[in-house]
Amino acid sequence: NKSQIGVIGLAVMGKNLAFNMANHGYAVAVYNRSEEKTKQLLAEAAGRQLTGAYSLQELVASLERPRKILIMVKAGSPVDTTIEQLLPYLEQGDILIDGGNSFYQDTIRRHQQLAAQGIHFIGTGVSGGEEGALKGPAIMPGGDPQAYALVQPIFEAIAAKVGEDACCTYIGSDGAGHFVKMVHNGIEYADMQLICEAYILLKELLGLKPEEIKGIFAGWNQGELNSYLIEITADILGKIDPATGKPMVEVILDKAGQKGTGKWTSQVALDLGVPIPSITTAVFERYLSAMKDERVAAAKRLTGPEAHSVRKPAAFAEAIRRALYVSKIGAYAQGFSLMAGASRQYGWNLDLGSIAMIFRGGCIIRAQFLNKIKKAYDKDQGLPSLFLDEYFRTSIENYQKDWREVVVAAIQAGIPVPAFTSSLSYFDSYRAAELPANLLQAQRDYFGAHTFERNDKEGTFHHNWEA
Ligand code: NBP
Repeated sequence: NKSQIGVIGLAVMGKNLAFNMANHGYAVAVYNRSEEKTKQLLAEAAGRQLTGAYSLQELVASLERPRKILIMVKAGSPVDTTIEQLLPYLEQGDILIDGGNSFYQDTIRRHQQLAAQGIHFIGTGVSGGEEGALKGPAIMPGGDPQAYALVQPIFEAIAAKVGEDACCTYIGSDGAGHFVKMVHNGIEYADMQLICEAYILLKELLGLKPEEIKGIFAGWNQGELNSYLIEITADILGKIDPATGKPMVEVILDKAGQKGTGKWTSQVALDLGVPIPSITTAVFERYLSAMKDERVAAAKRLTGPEAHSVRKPAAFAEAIRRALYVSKIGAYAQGFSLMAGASRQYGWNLDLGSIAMIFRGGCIIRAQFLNKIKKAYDKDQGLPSLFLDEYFRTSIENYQKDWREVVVAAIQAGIPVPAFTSSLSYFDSYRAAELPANLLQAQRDYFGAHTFERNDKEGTFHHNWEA
């Protein structure tokens, strides 16, 4: 009996996806470079249709045709190595699926190389971490639609569900799926940074303790901010360190790590010329946080304003909630405009409403709010910015007074809120009919004869600034 799908790479993600598929009744063959992981998985397989293979040749031979093979190895060169080692055993029409966090340009390259050899390639984003992989991830597949049709039933079976809907939709050709997963992670960076800024404002401006902030976040989770990240933040803030009896959050060193997907999102945005300041700021804040020793030394020498003079009453928490909500709208507006920009650049024809729906389940950024994004794109597929949708426009109209007050209060108190500020500046720049770029163009023309356009005549002009 042949297996219906193979999985290569049995670290946390591959193992859990294999179990997820087997739990849905699929016969799965599994392979890992080092044998222990395969043996370990089989030892836990109890009654499921999981078959171990101890060479790639054996794996390929154990699969029904056309073969479907999910590669879940570390992103980067291990994916290329695995593909190279597999190729001698594959036949025309077989389907390779890369479910790791591969860079989308690698996916475009692999897609082209494999297409030339008659092998289909599906690059798919898989979101939701270890638990999502087992219980239902969000899946963002890109590649040949005909090949995708053959794996679609498996993907939809194992994906997270919101009501009846599977959080899995074909995204677009070649690298589209990995691109969307990358932007998902970029948005996640901004979302997390914004929540951290709300936390530090509640702590510093209102003088609240973690236990009190927990209650506030738990309350926020009942309203329009309802989301996985707000929910876990409330949970985190209630945890106590067994060793010291202190709140867990207060014994954790303030140095952020990262695996690079936020950085990629920012680099790509720079390449495509799409502004995503809140996301990029969130990446930079992680770098700044990592400069712990330098910050500690600087804190001894550099002074800010007298913080106590701007202590706010408890009611100010509602203003912070509103500022967080509209800052979040700004970050999502940026992420979605990046996807729109890439869609134009690569001809992916991305359906941004469906993408918002996939993010709704399984993903780290899952949130009620994504329904509003879906509705916005349902009403207008070509919406230039989420800001222009009626719901988001009205939310900002209602909350922007608080947004500005919160940012001003933070600045006066010397509390860094770079993502709140970036979102607000982005909003103010986006809605400005006039920006000072007229002066900038004059400067460029002055020192470099770079020319400029005029607002009263067609054409390109150079002025003799020395005259
Ligand atoms: P890792 O990213 O930690 O990779 C470990 C796996 O890659 C092991 O199976 C390892 O085999 C295999 N591998 C390596 Br390393 N080099 C190899 C090579 N040259 N040839 C063959 N196999 C090789 O695993 P993971 O955390 O399960 O993630 C898998 C993918 O999913 C990654 O792209 C990751 O970014 C992505 N992802 C992870 C998460 C998450 O929450 N962890 C979430 C979403 C996406 P070995 O056992 O022989 O060393």
